[in-house]
Amino acid sequence: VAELTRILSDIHFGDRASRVVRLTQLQPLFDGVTHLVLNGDTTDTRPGPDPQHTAACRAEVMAFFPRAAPALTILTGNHDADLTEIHSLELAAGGVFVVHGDIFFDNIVPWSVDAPLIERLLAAGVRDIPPDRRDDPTERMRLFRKVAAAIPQRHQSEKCSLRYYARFLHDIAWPPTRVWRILEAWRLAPRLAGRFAQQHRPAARFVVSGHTHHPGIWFTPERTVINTGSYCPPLGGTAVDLTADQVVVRSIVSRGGEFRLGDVRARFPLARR
Ligand SMILES: [Mn+2]
Repeated sequence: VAELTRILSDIHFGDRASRVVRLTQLQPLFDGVTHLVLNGDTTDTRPGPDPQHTAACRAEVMAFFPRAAPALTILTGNHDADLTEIHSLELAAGGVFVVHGDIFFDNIVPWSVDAPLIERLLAAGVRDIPPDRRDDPTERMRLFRKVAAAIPQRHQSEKCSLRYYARFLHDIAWPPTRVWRILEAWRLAPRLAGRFAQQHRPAARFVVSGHTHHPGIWFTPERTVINTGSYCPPLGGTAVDLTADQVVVRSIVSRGGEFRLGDVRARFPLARR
């Protein structure tokens, strides 16, 4: 059997904004996959208004995905910071670096109302790290996960529809600078990803992340930065496939309630080392 690693992100199972209502909708995406990588925000494990819903989604994720492929790696995101203990992954002998992507930003979610609180918690957390280890990415990821897990859910799991849409609109439309901040994060993310890899994973020729829900492929002088988008409207997502000699980016389409692979967006040779 040929090895096929597939990277997906930001499924946000249990969030009302996600188009994934049942995990079985994702089943066609697992055909032929030997190693499935979920790159964060698979669900929301943070404290929320409906602890039973949160616990049920978490349990469903942990029961469903191990059966999806022979090998599975679940990486954490800022919404599911405590889902596993794995915060990043290197594939293809270090040539591909996989991380959710909030680590690229100094406040995890620069577009969120929670950004000032997150900045304070991160600043306090940094002071607890010995100065000589503050640049260590492992320390940084551990701190980011500790802070992310402490930020409560917002509108994501509100049960009452009317209240959900009211809170959703409030959370995305206020303050009025929100849209600008989202666009700014989209503009900066590839550059920040490139810079992070340059500093901490110089051997990585590809950086694969999600987080911003802005799918795309960007080229920096040293590497290719790929974002796999999300399962929440409006922009959709992509899958990144790794075989022995290629990196292939494919769009994900929804058809008849199921998610499937669509067009090949890009194909890159994976240099042998
Ligand atoms: Mn995220």
